[in-house]
Amino acid sequence: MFRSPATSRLARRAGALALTAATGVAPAHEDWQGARADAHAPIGVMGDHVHKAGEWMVGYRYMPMHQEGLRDGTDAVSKEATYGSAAAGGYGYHNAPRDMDMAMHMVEVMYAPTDRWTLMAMVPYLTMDMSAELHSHGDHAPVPYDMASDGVGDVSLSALYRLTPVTSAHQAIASLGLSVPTGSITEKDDMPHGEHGAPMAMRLEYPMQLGSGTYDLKPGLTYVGQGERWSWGGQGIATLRTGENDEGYTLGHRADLTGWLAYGWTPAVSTSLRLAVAAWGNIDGRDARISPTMSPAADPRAQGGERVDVGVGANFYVPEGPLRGHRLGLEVLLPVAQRLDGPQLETDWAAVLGWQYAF
Ligand SMILES: [Cu+2]
Repeated sequence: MFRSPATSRLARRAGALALTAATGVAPAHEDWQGARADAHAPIGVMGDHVHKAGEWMVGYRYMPMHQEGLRDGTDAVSKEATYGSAAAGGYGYHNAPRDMDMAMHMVEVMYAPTDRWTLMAMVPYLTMDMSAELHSHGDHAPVPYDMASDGVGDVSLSALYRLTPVTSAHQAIASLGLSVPTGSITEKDDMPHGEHGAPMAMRLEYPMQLGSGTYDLKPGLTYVGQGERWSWGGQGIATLRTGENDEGYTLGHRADLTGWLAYGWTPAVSTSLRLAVAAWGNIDGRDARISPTMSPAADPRAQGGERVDVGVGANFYVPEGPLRGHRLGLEVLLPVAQRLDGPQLETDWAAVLGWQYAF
């Protein structure tokens, strides 16, 4: 679309004015300042920024997460009720998950061929551990056991397009990501389902698999704004699964919506507060090798949910010296509300620690 400089300047003014009215924060300058800790969003936000023509960025993120205890809707559910018989008011599964630890290591590379376009690739490596309990038989006590899986997850390739002038203190970015099914969906581990509870290698439940098995599209829209000390932003991303994977199912679609506010104490240090809302659906179809009565984690109808997290974060940026341009970010995410199709493991906390360097 053609716009005369005067019109776009006017549009920018109008945008800044509307924002000032909405937030009460007056931008003290018009130009985007990239050499600030808060020029990047809190580290838990992906694809929040673009680069200038010819610029590269490399980064690494470590994202641990802990889930413990079961929930159906917003109510806590005990392990006993999960594997209790339907006649006794239970859910009638054979096993109940107890807790799960997941950690994602993610390497990212960004490159901007032009001021408008930035390309981004992210390669995740996952480690997952779940402990569960097999229901008691007669007077035998329940049998606790552990499962683990690790490996490369789904690689994602994205194109980000800057909708606003490079210099504007208000940046809007449209993005489209493609998640490629490089993560395994046929991971196995021993479970006590052999004769007399002997270990037997079986296909792991859905949350323990490393990928979706489908090509997923991730359209997104991001807005970030800068004032003199404050900065703020918002992002919406959808994850749309296409087709059915080789094992006969499709993970639920997902929507992520987040908004944040950051304060720069110095150009090198900023702190942030963020709200993140996520909603994801149940599984369509099922893997014939995963029995849905085995555990709620194996049940395609006990996978969906919604969660609201509050994120507290800090960004660090090195403005000068030999380490100039290096960034560090830390963010801790705590759920304040979650509603799960269950019984399903609830999230207790998640964290993101990341390093980024642009050159
Ligand atoms: Cu970057």
